[in-house]
Amino acid sequence: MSVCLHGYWRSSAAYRVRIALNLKGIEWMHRGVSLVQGGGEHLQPTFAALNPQQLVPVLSIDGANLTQSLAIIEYLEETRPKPPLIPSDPVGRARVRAFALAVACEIHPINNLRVLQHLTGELGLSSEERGRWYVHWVAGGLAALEAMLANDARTGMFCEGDLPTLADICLVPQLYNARRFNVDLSPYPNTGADWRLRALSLHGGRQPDHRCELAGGRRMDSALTPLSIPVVA
Ligand SMILES: N[C@@H](CCC(=O)N[C@@H](CS)C(=O)NCC(=O)O)C(=O)O
Repeated sequence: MSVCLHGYWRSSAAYRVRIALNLKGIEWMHRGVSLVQGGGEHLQPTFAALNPQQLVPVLSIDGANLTQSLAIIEYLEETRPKPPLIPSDPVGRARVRAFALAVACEIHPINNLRVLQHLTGELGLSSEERGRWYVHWVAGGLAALEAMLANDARTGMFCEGDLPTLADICLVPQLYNARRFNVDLSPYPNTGADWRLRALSLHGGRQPDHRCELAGGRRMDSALTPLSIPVVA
């Protein structure tokens, strides 16, 4: 049975799942759900039927439609344990999960598209003020991540030791997002290390709809396209 990721190329939550699928060597297909086209395909009833939260990603796998990127990655870990993305020792597991949650629960939700849209829409902020909101919360979040990495001997080549884990899977898309909004990453040498980004961007940095959207053209057809390693520009 095929595995299908319903995602959007700029979605950092979908990006987490792309990295996990690729690190685990799972062949998957892509179905683009544009968050901008026509006011957002994720707000259409067809997508709401798939995910009542109207957020990407959704992973269709093993006859189920799974939502919430961290729950999806935990599912992959339980059903396809190799290679492990969460370490085996309890302290390592807790540390990796804490790091992932620091990104997914503390940084990402208050800078999500619908929050930013609400700021400039109903609350009437200018785009400059919206930018300040974004940088304020991301910079504070990254400072905390930096301290978590810098002050812990368990930090290695990656956030936990020398292999990529769920922590890196959450960090890399958050850095992509921060760069996109011009956050200065120089105060965070451990967190923003380019080698980590390079290593993982080979595994899910882009999905097929990105090229068309960047060109302002029609999004790539959502016909299912088998993927192994998505193209990285
Ligand atoms: N906690 C969710 C977050 C999902 C999420 O917020 N997805 C964003 C894209 S990164 C989205 O669909 N945003 C649509 C919106 O804000 O309207 C997860 O980890 O899957």
